[in-house]
Amino acid sequence: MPILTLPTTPFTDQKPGTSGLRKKVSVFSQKNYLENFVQALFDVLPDATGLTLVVGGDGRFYNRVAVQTILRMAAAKGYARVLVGQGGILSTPAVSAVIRATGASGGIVLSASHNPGGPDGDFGIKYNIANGGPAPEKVTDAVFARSREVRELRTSDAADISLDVLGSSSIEGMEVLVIDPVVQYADLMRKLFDFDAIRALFASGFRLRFDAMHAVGGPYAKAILEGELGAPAGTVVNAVPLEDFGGLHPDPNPVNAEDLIAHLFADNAPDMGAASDGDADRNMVVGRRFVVSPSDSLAVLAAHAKLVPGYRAGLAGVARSMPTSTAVDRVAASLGIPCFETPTGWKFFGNLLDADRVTLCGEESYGTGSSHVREKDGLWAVLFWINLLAVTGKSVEALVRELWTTHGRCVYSRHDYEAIPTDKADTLMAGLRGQLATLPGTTVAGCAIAFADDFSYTDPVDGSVSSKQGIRIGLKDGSRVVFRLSGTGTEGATLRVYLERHEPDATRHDLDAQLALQPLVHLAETVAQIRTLTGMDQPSVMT
Ligand code: VG1
Ligand code: CO
Repeated sequence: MPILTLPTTPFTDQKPGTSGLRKKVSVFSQKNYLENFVQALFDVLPDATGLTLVVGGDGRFYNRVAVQTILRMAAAKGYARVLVGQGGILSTPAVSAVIRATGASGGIVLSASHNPGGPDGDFGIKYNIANGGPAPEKVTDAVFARSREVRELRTSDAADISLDVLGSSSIEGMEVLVIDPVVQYADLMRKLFDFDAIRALFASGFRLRFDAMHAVGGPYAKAILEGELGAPAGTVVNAVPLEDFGGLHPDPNPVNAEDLIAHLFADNAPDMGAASDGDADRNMVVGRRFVVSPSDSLAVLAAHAKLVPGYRAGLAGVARSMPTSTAVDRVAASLGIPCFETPTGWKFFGNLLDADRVTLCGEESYGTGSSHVREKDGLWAVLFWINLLAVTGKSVEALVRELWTTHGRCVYSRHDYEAIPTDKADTLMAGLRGQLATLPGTTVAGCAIAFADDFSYTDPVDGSVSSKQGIRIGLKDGSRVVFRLSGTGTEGATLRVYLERHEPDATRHDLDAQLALQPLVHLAETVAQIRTLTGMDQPSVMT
């Protein structure tokens, strides 16, 4: 079984987005496409002698093929050992947990997260560094640059390894250890949460519906909620990961998880609903007839963190992505802890977590996490909520309403315009950038504008600067509209418009969010000319 050096021609489009390289399966399955990216990565990484790599994915179509390819190339790179999840499966937070628990030098996550899967769907690949988190921009930029120069692939011609049986085998002297994907992750959850209190809650008749959306969260939720915490069988639904997620969109928001919402709004609804996405790093939490916005969820967890064993000592600080609502800022201010505002994407939280500047972090896109790993973590967030319900005896709705009563409600919505021709989206963003200097101090569509800028972030730990991270328009009353283009889509461009308005008046907390945000929608339309430029009368998705 020799190691081979094979000629290749570089691809020019392997630029990682918000969360790694994501493309259609048809793109990834071109000859040498995946190989090229992996070679570019390995060329950028230092010598692998003696090092361990973790490999796993969300089980979507092409996952197994990709794992075998990576194993052969990792052997040629000279890794001592690769840990791979059984069946090629590891959720994104589990990859992070395994890297950290085993001292691995990094890991490769195979996922396109919440994007649809199957032969006509999407595939993705992302590298995580030794802290367990997504590689920072300096690494991803270097890999992209290298991908445009790669002329040789180094691989082994060894046969496929069996991924279904736990245990050890080898390729070219590199050990391949197939591990149970849940064990390390479950160990970590046991250390953070009060499993006895949660067990008692389920024993008292508490009812949860956890929708794993036919994705990788299923095995984790089943093992922990049903297997260990005594939730009745059937609590976790759609628990078996399917290569095409049952033809559905494994994105836990009220639009894509409509079946879960229907159950929580039905007569005899369970006490709590929850869902996770393709790679199980996102979460949605729903109360009985009550949908929780992700920004509020982060704020609630921050406010009550000391009630949970893993956070008993309090939080060093919190962080949120720029478009996420300011609910958590208000909680942080009342707790007297710092709150950081980062660009969109989990990679920006890594340095803050490593430096112990923050303990909890989150994004408006149904992502919440903490210092326990360096990824957002869907099931972790759900367990955090259940732990809070168990020790407070309150409902999901009551905890959110308390937040609103104390801090006011940050009325929030995100409007997505999908599959816009890229040139039109660029024109729209350029048009906005052109107005930044003149907007402040003016009144547009009845909105008094206080400031307008293109968000730029200087990492407080390493000083690196990330610019052009989204257009912010702030109003004198504290409301905001944010515009940015998605970095995870695979078809044309997606414009995201984020709308936020603070409502201190408790008698108005039940206002419909879309109605309450109408003035900001008009402002967005006036300054960005969305309808004219995109030809779309309304957003594709509103969450
Ligand atoms: C989206 C979200 C962002 C999230 C990213 C990855 O990115 O907005 O908050 O970090 O997806 O999530 P974008 O660039 O499309 O807005 V996941 O669950 O794909 O790892
Ligand atoms: Co995800």
